[in-house]
Amino acid sequence: MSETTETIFSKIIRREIPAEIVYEDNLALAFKDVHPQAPVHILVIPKQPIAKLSDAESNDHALMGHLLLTAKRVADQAGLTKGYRLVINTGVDGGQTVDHLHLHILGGRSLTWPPG
Ligand code: DGP
Repeated sequence: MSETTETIFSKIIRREIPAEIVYEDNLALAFKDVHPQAPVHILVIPKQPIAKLSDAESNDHALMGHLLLTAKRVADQAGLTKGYRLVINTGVDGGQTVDHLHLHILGGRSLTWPPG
């Protein structure tokens, strides 16, 4: 069993707080990040509240694949034809601040490497 958690993202899923939702299906939700770090900055989350990537288990493997393909779909929808970056901050050292697994889609400008 994956660890479950209640966060601000659970409230966004339940529409208890507003967010600019750009995609939704039965497993995933995508919405604009409130503190954008690039012209396009969208978060893709599972509706199932897995706290972080390191809590995902082998029986989550279809969901993990779905999230990745959802990110690709949302990036295409956002018109990121020149490329984009997916980021999954995980845990304290990874800089994760919301304990609900999320993929950042960053694009719309040339991104530098390495990240800080
Ligand atoms: P991370 O540092 O990887 O845990 O990223 C969390 C992101 O979530 C951060 O970029 C800001 C975003 N965020 C936090 N609270 C909210 C919120 O209430 N609404 C939206 N749209 N984004 C949020």
